[in-house]
Amino acid sequence: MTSLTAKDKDAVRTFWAKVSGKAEDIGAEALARMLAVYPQTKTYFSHWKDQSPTSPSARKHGITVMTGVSDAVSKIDDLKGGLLSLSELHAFTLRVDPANFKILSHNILVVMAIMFPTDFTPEVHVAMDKFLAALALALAEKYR
Ligand code: HNI
Repeated sequence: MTSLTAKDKDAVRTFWAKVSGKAEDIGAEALARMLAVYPQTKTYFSHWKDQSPTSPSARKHGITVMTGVSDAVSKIDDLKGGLLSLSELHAFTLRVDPANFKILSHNILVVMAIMFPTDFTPEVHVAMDKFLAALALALAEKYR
């Protein structure tokens, strides 16, 4: 994986500062798309009363995930160290197949592009793509 340059990190921080006010909507929409477009991801949420992508549970979980993304932006210089306990939770307790991190990252990117077409320049696109890939890798750290 190509690592984040100082310029990428700046682009991530600047873009995040602009869009984080909408983090809840980004998270809810990304979660909804993940469940709708990649229904295999639904297996982890069988405890929800309502399984539909637009359920209150899905929205709430989308918001939770974005809290994690926001936290990761603040730990961008040490994602592996900073996300160790979240990785442990996903690996040992939740047993989420790490392939799903890539799927969710993709959906977050799609939603950001739709919601912020002007700010989502090719430079921001590359930086966010790298950041989400590094986040996914950090979350998978405890799997081996
Ligand atoms: Ni994830 C719980 C962050 C990807 C399934 N997840 C969390 C929590 C955070 C979080 C934060 C709450 C932790 C706590 O309670 O202490 N998850 C993230 C982040 C990503 C991610 C930042 C990637 C960008 N999680 C995924 C994926 C799946 C997933 C791809 C499955 C498809 N996560 C879960 C489940 C829980 C969870 C399941 C527990 C939810 C619950 O209902 O208890």
